[in-house]
Amino acid sequence: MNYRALKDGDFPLRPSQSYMLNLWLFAKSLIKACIAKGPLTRLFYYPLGTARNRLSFSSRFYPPCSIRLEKGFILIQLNKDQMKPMDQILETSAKIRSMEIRGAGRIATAAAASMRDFSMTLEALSLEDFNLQMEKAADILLKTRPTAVSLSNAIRMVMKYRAETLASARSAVVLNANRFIENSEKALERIGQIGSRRIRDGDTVLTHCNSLAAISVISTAHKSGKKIKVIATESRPRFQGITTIGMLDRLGIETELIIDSAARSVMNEVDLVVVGADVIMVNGTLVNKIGTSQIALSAHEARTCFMVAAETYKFSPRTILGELVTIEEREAGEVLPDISKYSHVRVRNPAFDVTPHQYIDLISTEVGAIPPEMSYLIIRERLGWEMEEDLI
Ligand code: RUB
Repeated sequence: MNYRALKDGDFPLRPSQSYMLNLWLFAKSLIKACIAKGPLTRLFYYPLGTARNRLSFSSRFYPPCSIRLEKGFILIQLNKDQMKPMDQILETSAKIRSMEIRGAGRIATAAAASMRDFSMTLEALSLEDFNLQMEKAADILLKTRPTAVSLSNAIRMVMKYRAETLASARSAVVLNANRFIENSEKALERIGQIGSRRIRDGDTVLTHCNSLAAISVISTAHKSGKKIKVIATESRPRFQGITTIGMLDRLGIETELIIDSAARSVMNEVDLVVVGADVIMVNGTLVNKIGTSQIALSAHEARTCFMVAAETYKFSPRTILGELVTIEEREAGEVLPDISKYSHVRVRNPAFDVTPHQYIDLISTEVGAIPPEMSYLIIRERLGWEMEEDLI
């Protein structure tokens, strides 16, 4: 047998092995998705005449669940009562990683709620033990998705407590988390009120991906009686645009769906683009769903207003210290489910891209509509950033 060293891009398995691996990965992600979905899930139809068969077993893995075959279905039951406090953190992490919980704002509030619930159920032996376990939980959540700064800002705000006793530490965490969640709800409302003032009666608004902040701007304009039309992009490969059109449809807003690459074709009909943010850097540069920068570029070329709707916790304090933003690179299978038939193809799947501040007209935040160049002030004044914290 001949061997050669693996090169970049080589898949170290024969095609038949790679089919098996893909099948296994698919089955694993299906099971994970079902477990994450709820307490009892019908997995798929099991056709082999098992109608009266019953088979059940309990998994010894995370999360604790039992699996049984019943009346032609594979049923997976999550055993919530057997879950330990840390399992709940792992469950939230799994949901964020699989994108069942997605969107920077929703990730942040889910993480804050999870930290709060963890602190309440945690059986700590001492204050030191409590602090240690809280940090461990924070670490797990932080590793779920690398780009959204909302996650680290939320966790930093929840973890900002100084306490003398275990009980006061616990209540400080609960207070911080609840305050964060409540403030982020209020921020969304305020962003809608501020941003919607830029939308005129009869305007056509283009939006990309699925952003609660951008939708707040659109829905506030609609609720105030302005007759608007929305053009929403599909947002491949995860099709968050379909979630957007569903939300807009339920609000009774006239909406057109386009494929991502049609953005320039419709741009001359658009009066304003509004998108959300995963990160805003110190100089006002935006990191958002892949495709945002192409839309900003074509809006700039067509002289169309480009607005970002973002809570102040989407600004990144660490960029003051010169840190760059990590762009999440997701699985190839999201773009091309079966790559095994190609020998020389590699799929690249960056989830976010970078829009320079020169293409952004304004950022609608809960503290006002600001030019992107004012981001430094937001970070220093709103996020209470102490440089020393991270220079050590
Ligand atoms: C979502 C995305 C959204 C921002 C803002 O990406 O890019 O535009 O997160 O959303 P993904 P929101 O689907 O990969 O998480 O305004 O809801 O925070």
